[in-house]
Amino acid sequence: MTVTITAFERSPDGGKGLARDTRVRWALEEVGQPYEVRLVSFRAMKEPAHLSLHPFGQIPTYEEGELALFETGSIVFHLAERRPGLLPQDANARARAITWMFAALSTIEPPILEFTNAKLLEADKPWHAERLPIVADRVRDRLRLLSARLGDAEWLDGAFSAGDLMMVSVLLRARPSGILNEFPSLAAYVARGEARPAYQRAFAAQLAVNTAKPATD
Ligand code: GTB
Repeated sequence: MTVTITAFERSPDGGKGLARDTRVRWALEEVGQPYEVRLVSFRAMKEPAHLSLHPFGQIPTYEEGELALFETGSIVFHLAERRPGLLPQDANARARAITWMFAALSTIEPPILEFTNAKLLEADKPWHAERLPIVADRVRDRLRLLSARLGDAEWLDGAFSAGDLMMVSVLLRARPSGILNEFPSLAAYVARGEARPAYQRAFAAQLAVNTAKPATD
C-alpha cells in the first residue's frame, strides 16, 4: 500500500530538518517503509482539500489507503505499532518506550516551543528582555532532569525506540539557541540519533526539497 505524507513546499528553516515531516520521514526510514511526499504551500494548507486531512491546516499528514492521520506523535506511533523496528516486543518495555514518546511531546517540547516563540514572535514587546531568560530557564529545568535520567546510557530505555526518535527530534529544536549544548550528554544523545542511517536518509530527503531550485519557465 502506498504511503503518502505531506511536507512544506519550502520549510521556513531552509532545510535544517526542524519541521515535523522530518520526524515522520525518520520513522518511515527506521521501519523500512517506502513513502511518497506531497508538498504543500502555506496557502494550500488552509484550503478545503488539505483541511479534510488535517483539521488545523498543518503538515505533516499521513495517508495509507483509506487511512488518513495527522499529528506527528500519532503517525509515528501508528508506524511503530504496525512495523517492527521502533517498539520493543516485551510489553512493559513497549509501554515505557511509548511513555517516552509522550514525555517528549508533552513534557519536553512545550517549554522548548514556548522559548522559541518568545524569541521569534515577541522580540518587539517591552517585556521581552525580562521574559526570555525566564522561559529559557524553564527549558533548562527540564533538560537538567532529562540529562540526569539519561546518565551514561546510549538511549532512554534499552534499545533505540520511537521514544528516542521523538525525544531526539524535540531536542533538536533546542539546539539553535545553544541551550541543548549546555547539556553535553544530551547533545551527544542527539548526535547519536542524527548519526543513524535512517535519520540521515530522512534529513537528506527533506534537505533536497528545501534546497531544490524553483522550476523556471
Ligand atoms: N501537533 C502537530 C504535530 O505534531 O504534527 C503540530 C504540527 C505543526 O506544528 N506543523 C507546522 C505547520 O504546519 C510545521 S512543523 N505550520 C504551518 C501552520 O500552522 O500554518 C513546525 C515547525 C515549523 C517551522 C520550523 N522551522 O522553521 O524551524 C520548525 C517547526
